Amino acid sequence: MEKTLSIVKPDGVEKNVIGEVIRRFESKDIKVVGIKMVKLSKEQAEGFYAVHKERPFFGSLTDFMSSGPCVLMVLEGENVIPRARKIMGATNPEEADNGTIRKDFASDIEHNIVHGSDSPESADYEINYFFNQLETV
Ligand code: IDP
Ligand code: MG
Repeated sequence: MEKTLSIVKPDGVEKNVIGEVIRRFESKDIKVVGIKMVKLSKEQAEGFYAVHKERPFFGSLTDFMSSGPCVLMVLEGENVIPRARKIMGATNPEEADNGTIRKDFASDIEHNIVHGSDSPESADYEINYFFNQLETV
């Protein structure tokens, strides 16, 4: 079974779609095996998104990610990394398929409601960044 790290970003929490995001994963047979709410510091957001530190949007992205509470989740399922990303939709909501989380709820390319790891290597890094062994089942 594969695992991935998903986040309901501060805009998703603000828009009251935590339950809706979880429902969309659960309805496709994806299990939540770890979950917690946190408000990230700017430094924690920078560490999480370190792969993007040279991008022009890094400062704004990490301000956004530390602007309010997030829901961090470890999801488990068969091929969950690509399947969760399909349910999320494209990074830019204008390019996201109908019926995806980002198409339905995201306001722009930065404020796009949800995160999902993009590879087994990043899933490993991201899960271990936020969760210790006692915090997943
Ligand atoms: P992903 O979340 O779909 O994997 P990434 O390219 O890994 O997309 O980018 C990480 C996050 O950075 C995005 O989810 C989005 O919040 C933000 N982001 C990506 N591209 C841009 C951009 O061009 N402008 C502003 N924010 C962006
Ligand atoms: Mg990414």
